[in-house]
Amino acid sequence: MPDRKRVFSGIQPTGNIHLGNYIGALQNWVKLQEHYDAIYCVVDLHAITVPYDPAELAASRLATAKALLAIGVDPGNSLLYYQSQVPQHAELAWLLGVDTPLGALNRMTQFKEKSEKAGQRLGLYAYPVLMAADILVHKAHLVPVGDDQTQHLELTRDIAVRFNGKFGDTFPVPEQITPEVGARVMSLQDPTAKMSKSDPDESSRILVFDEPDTIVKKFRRAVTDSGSEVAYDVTGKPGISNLLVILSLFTDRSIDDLVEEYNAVQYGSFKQLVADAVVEGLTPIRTSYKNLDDVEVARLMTKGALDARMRAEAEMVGVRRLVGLGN
Ligand code: AQP
Repeated sequence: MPDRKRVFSGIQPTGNIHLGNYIGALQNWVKLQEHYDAIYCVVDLHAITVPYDPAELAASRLATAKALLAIGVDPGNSLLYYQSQVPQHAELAWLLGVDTPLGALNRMTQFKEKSEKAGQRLGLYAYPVLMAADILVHKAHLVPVGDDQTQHLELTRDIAVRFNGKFGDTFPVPEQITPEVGARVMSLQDPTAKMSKSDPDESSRILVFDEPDTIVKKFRRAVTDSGSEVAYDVTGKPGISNLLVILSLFTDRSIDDLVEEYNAVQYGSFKQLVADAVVEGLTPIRTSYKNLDDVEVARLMTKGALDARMRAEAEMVGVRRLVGLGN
């Protein structure tokens, strides 16, 4: 649909999807596909920038694709595929990377954090350039992501502006879409750190496919704050504030409204309330996941890649010509 604005976003198949991914990004993916030309991608080339096991990656790619479908990504209404099956992503990353200043990459905090664990590797360093290519290869206008991706998005915008300045207006300068509430869901064990797939403490995150009793146990163990009042104060009460954000998202009620109702409720009962709302909200997703057929999902992903290759190639013909590498 060339007259509709284009949305692009990706998720790494690096583990099970957690509430941070779901609230920060994936809920928006589902909403946006109704109104925009939506393109969503399992970004498997990003997943191999840290040490990994090939068999686990293969399983995780399929599991991630299934999770996206279960959450509500609709291939009838959006384009869904594996990044590695559309080689134009990697090609454009090279064309953009040759001109990306090292100073800009040196500033990326995610590179600093991840390279502390995985070592300084070219893949991690070049990760933001590949992310820029993912977005720009589809000339996307809007990018729904959590706020941990803000710095990468800014770099993408700089890269687009630099390319346009050098070769002529080619790429829209994309805008980030983050939810007003829940752009950074925090760890249940350390509410000053973001909920993350790579945290070694499994009770720090709720997985979208956790069984109900596991969800209840994890919320019960969630770190709360001193005092006894249920109040929204990110600095003074980071644990309770994080639980309020989660409850707000799962009940579709404002934080003010929830605070008013639950202000005097004991922390233990409040955690149970949050757990119940999350279990109820995630149950239909878990059920749809179980009903998905692996062979059918693989077929859908192959079809998605075919369509995405055609669309990306149509854009790359013009890009190659501009940089002097056309036919
Ligand atoms: N805690 C979070 N709150 C809100 N949004 C989040 N996202 C991730 N964590 C949170 C958003 O989820 C989308 C997909 O993330 P990803 O898997 O591609 O990348 P990630 O940031 O590496 O995920 P993790 O869980 O944070 O993994 P690690 O542990 O490797 O750092 C993105 O839009 C992201 O913003």
